[in-house]
Amino acid sequence: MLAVTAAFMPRFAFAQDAATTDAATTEATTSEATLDPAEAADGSTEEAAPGAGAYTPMKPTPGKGMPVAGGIGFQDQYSEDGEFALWMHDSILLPLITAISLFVLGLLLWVVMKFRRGANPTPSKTTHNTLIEVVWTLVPVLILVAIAIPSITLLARQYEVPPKDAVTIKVTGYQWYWGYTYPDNGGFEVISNMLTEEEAAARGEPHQLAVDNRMVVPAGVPLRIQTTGADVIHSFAVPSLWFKIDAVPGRVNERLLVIDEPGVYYGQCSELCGARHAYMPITVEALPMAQYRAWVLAQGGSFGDEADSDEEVDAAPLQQPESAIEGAPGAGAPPVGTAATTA
Ligand SMILES: [Cu+2]
Repeated sequence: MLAVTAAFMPRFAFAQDAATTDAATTEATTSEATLDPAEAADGSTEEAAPGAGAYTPMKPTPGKGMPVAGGIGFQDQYSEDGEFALWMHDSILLPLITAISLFVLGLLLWVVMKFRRGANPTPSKTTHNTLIEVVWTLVPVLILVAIAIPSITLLARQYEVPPKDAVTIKVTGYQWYWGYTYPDNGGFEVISNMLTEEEAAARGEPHQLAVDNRMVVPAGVPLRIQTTGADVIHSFAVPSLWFKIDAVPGRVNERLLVIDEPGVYYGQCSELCGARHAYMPITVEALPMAQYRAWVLAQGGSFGDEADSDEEVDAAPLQQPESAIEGAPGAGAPPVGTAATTA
């Protein structure tokens, strides 16, 4: 195992170096930047300093959008589907499972005590009891129906089609990092690599969940998340948003996501995808719309298609994964907008 890890270290180390340089540049430029969406929106900022936006990575809230030490339940949920699912688990499934388990345990103990040879030397020869048979058939059926109603409701909610005006973000799984493409905002791609333990600690973020470049999205609006794989099957999963969808080479999966409130939400690749499967975490940063717009402009993106967006978003544009093209930016390469600043 050590040998395998060591074999991949040079490439990984390079990726982190590039990320560090990138982060340093961003910090230097953001010190004089302001969070004025109006200024960012008029385009002048974009001309003056591409990549020098009003964006500084949001500090995560401890315990929010991340696992907690000693936790045995679900993470707190920050999407409506997640809240519904958590309610179903906590208020329906868990009580039912507990009651059934205790009931069966009680029956077992009762039988063991009452019908043991010492207490019951001549056993009954009864083989049928119509009432009991009807009860033990009907009650489980009713329990299953009671579970099926919220369960199918949840399933249907998870398949809800994103509305026309949803913001599209295309998630590409690579061996072993994520790429986030923004087709509605000029099609730029953000390449996201895991931070080292020291870098994560310096930023006050959890190790093995923190990344250099986050998937930044607007909060409170519908997002059309499309996933695909550039090489093998990955799975894009963020537990606190109740979101998991496979990223399969050669096809695009799509799901609606609405994040309740701004925040930083961590996830991980959840499909065994190779040697560094455990080291391709996901960080979703949900921002208020104005700050999201400023971030997009800072990345070199645009909102130019707003006027005719009704026609444009009927079908989200499909793109080839950029890193699948020879000579295109790969692991650790800075996003397009920031590259201009670094150069
Ligand atoms: Cu993966």
